[in-house]
Amino acid sequence: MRRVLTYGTFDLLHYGHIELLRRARALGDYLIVALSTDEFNAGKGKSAYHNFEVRRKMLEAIRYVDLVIPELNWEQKADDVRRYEVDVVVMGSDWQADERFTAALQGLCELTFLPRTPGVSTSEIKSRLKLPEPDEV
Ligand code: C2G
Repeated sequence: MRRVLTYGTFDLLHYGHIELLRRARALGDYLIVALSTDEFNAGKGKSAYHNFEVRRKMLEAIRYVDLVIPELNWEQKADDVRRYEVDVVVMGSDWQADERFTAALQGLCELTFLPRTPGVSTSEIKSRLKLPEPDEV
Protein backbone atom coordinates (compact mmCIF):
# COMPACT_ATOMS: atom_id res chain seq x y z
CA MET A 1 0.00 0.00 0.00
CA ARG A 2 1.74 3.10 -1.30
CA ARG A 3 0.62 6.12 0.77
CA VAL A 4 0.57 9.67 -0.57
CA LEU A 5 0.29 12.91 1.46
CA THR A 6 -0.43 16.46 0.34
CA TYR A 7 -1.04 19.79 2.11
CA GLY A 8 -3.26 22.73 1.32
CA THR A 9 -6.10 25.11 2.07
CA PHE A 10 -8.41 23.92 -0.74
CA ASP A 11 -10.73 26.93 -0.40
CA LEU A 12 -13.48 27.45 -2.99
CA LEU A 13 -12.58 24.05 -4.43
CA HIS A 14 -11.79 24.28 -8.16
CA TYR A 15 -10.50 22.03 -10.91
CA GLY A 16 -6.89 22.99 -10.21
CA HIS A 17 -7.32 21.39 -6.79
CA ILE A 18 -9.13 18.38 -8.26
CA GLU A 19 -6.38 17.89 -10.85
CA LEU A 20 -3.74 17.99 -8.09
CA LEU A 21 -5.65 15.46 -5.99
CA ARG A 22 -6.32 13.17 -8.99
CA ARG A 23 -2.63 13.10 -10.00
CA ALA A 24 -1.45 12.74 -6.38
CA ARG A 25 -3.75 9.76 -5.81
CA ALA A 26 -2.51 8.20 -9.07
CA LEU A 27 1.00 8.09 -7.56
CA GLY A 28 -0.12 5.56 -4.92
CA ASP A 29 -3.00 3.62 -3.41
CA TYR A 30 -4.09 5.90 -0.57
CA LEU A 31 -4.20 9.72 -0.43
CA ILE A 32 -4.08 11.73 2.79
CA VAL A 33 -4.81 15.46 2.64
CA ALA A 34 -3.48 17.64 5.47
CA LEU A 35 -5.96 20.52 5.39
CA SER A 36 -4.91 23.93 6.72
CA THR A 37 -6.94 24.90 9.77
CA ASP A 38 -8.46 28.38 9.96
CA GLU A 39 -5.92 29.29 12.65
CA PHE A 40 -2.99 28.09 10.52
CA ASN A 41 -4.35 30.02 7.55
CA ALA A 42 -4.45 33.18 9.66
CA GLY A 43 -0.75 32.58 10.30
CA LYS A 44 -0.22 32.27 6.51
CA GLY A 45 -1.98 35.62 6.08
CA LYS A 46 -4.81 33.82 4.30
CA SER A 47 -8.51 33.96 5.18
CA ALA A 48 -10.43 31.12 3.57
CA TYR A 49 -13.97 31.87 2.39
CA HIS A 50 -15.12 28.45 3.76
CA ASN A 51 -14.14 27.40 7.27
CA PHE A 52 -12.21 24.22 8.05
CA GLU A 53 -15.30 22.02 8.58
CA VAL A 54 -16.82 22.97 5.21
CA ARG A 55 -13.48 22.55 3.41
CA ARG A 56 -12.99 19.16 5.13
CA LYS A 57 -16.45 17.91 4.09
CA MET A 58 -15.88 18.99 0.49
CA LEU A 59 -12.53 17.19 0.32
CA GLU A 60 -13.97 14.02 1.90
CA ALA A 61 -16.56 13.94 -0.90
CA ILE A 62 -13.82 13.63 -3.54
CA ARG A 63 -13.21 10.10 -4.80
CA TYR A 64 -9.41 10.59 -4.81
CA VAL A 65 -9.23 11.51 -1.12
CA ASP A 66 -9.03 8.71 1.48
CA LEU A 67 -8.33 10.68 4.67
CA VAL A 68 -8.31 14.35 5.73
CA ILE A 69 -6.18 15.43 8.70
CA PRO A 70 -5.62 18.96 10.06
CA GLU A 71 -2.58 21.01 9.09
CA LEU A 72 -1.95 22.97 12.27
CA ASN A 73 1.56 24.31 11.70
CA TRP A 74 4.59 24.27 9.38
CA GLU A 75 6.55 21.87 11.60
CA GLN A 76 4.29 18.81 11.58
CA LYS A 77 5.29 17.38 8.19
CA ALA A 78 8.01 14.96 9.38
CA ASP A 79 5.73 13.68 12.15
CA ASP A 80 2.88 13.27 9.65
CA VAL A 81 5.11 11.22 7.34
CA ARG A 82 6.17 8.93 10.20
CA ARG A 83 2.74 8.63 11.83
CA TYR A 84 0.91 7.81 8.59
CA GLU A 85 3.80 5.81 7.05
CA VAL A 86 3.80 8.06 4.00
CA ASP A 87 5.84 7.04 0.96
CA VAL A 88 5.55 10.26 -1.04
CA VAL A 89 4.57 13.86 -0.33
CA VAL A 90 3.09 15.59 -3.37
CA MET A 91 2.65 19.34 -3.89
CA GLY A 92 2.01 21.72 -6.74
CA SER A 93 5.08 23.18 -8.42
CA ASP A 94 4.69 26.53 -6.65
CA TRP A 95 6.19 24.74 -3.60
CA GLN A 96 9.13 23.34 -5.60
CA ALA A 97 12.00 25.12 -3.87
CA ASP A 98 10.39 25.60 -0.47
CA GLU A 99 12.65 24.44 2.37
CA ARG A 100 9.58 23.79 4.51
CA PHE A 101 9.17 20.75 2.27
CA THR A 102 12.59 19.92 0.81
CA ALA A 103 14.68 20.26 4.00
CA ALA A 104 11.95 19.06 6.37
CA LEU A 105 11.37 15.82 4.46
CA GLN A 106 14.92 15.06 3.27
CA GLY A 107 15.57 11.32 3.60
CA LEU A 108 12.14 10.67 5.15
CA CYS A 109 10.07 10.08 2.03
CA GLU A 110 9.92 10.86 -1.67
CA LEU A 111 8.86 14.39 -2.61
CA THR A 112 7.07 15.07 -5.89
CA PHE A 113 6.02 18.44 -7.32
CA LEU A 114 3.35 18.46 -10.00
CA PRO A 115 2.81 21.29 -12.49
CA ARG A 116 0.12 23.69 -11.32
CA THR A 117 -3.04 23.77 -13.42
CA PRO A 118 -2.82 27.07 -15.29
CA GLY A 119 -5.58 29.69 -15.39
CA VAL A 120 -7.34 28.97 -12.10
CA SER A 121 -6.74 29.97 -8.50
CA THR A 122 -8.83 30.66 -5.44
CA SER A 123 -7.66 34.29 -5.26
CA GLU A 124 -8.65 34.78 -8.93
CA ILE A 125 -12.10 33.35 -8.26
CA LYS A 126 -12.54 35.57 -5.22
CA SER A 127 -11.51 38.72 -7.07
CA ARG A 128 -13.69 37.91 -10.11
CA LEU A 129 -16.68 37.22 -7.89
CA LYS A 130 -15.70 40.24 -5.83
CA LEU A 131 -16.32 38.11 -2.71
CA PRO A 132 -15.94 40.24 0.37
CA GLU A 133 -13.17 39.26 2.74
CA PRO A 134 -14.69 37.90 6.00
CA ASP A 135 -13.86 41.13 7.82
CA GLU A 136 -15.73 43.10 5.12
CA VAL A 137 -19.04 41.30 5.64
N1 C2G B 1 -2.80 23.93 -7.11
C1 C2G B 1 -2.58 23.53 -8.43
N2 C2G B 1 -3.09 24.28 -9.44
C2 C2G B 1 -3.81 25.40 -9.18
C3 C2G B 1 -4.04 25.81 -7.85
C4 C2G B 1 -3.52 25.04 -6.81
O1 C2G B 1 -1.93 22.49 -8.67
N3 C2G B 1 -4.28 26.13 -10.23
C5 C2G B 1 -2.23 23.10 -6.02
C6 C2G B 1 -1.24 23.86 -5.15
O2 C2G B 1 0.06 23.87 -5.75
C7 C2G B 1 -1.27 23.05 -3.86
C8 C2G B 1 -2.72 22.52 -3.82
O3 C2G B 1 -3.26 22.69 -5.15
O4 C2G B 1 -0.38 21.93 -3.94
C9 C2G B 1 -3.57 23.28 -2.83
O5 C2G B 1 -3.50 24.67 -3.15
P1 C2G B 1 -3.87 25.73 -2.00
O6 C2G B 1 -5.15 25.35 -1.38
O7 C2G B 1 -3.67 27.10 -2.54
O8 C2G B 1 -2.73 25.38 -0.92
P2 C2G B 1 -1.63 26.37 -0.34
O9 C2G B 1 -2.26 27.63 0.10
O10 C2G B 1 -0.54 26.41 -1.32
O11 C2G B 1 -1.21 25.62 1.02
O12 C2G B 1 1.87 23.64 3.99
C10 C2G B 1 1.58 23.92 2.66
C11 C2G B 1 0.31 24.74 2.52
O13 C2G B 1 -0.72 24.28 3.35
C12 C2G B 1 -0.14 24.71 1.07
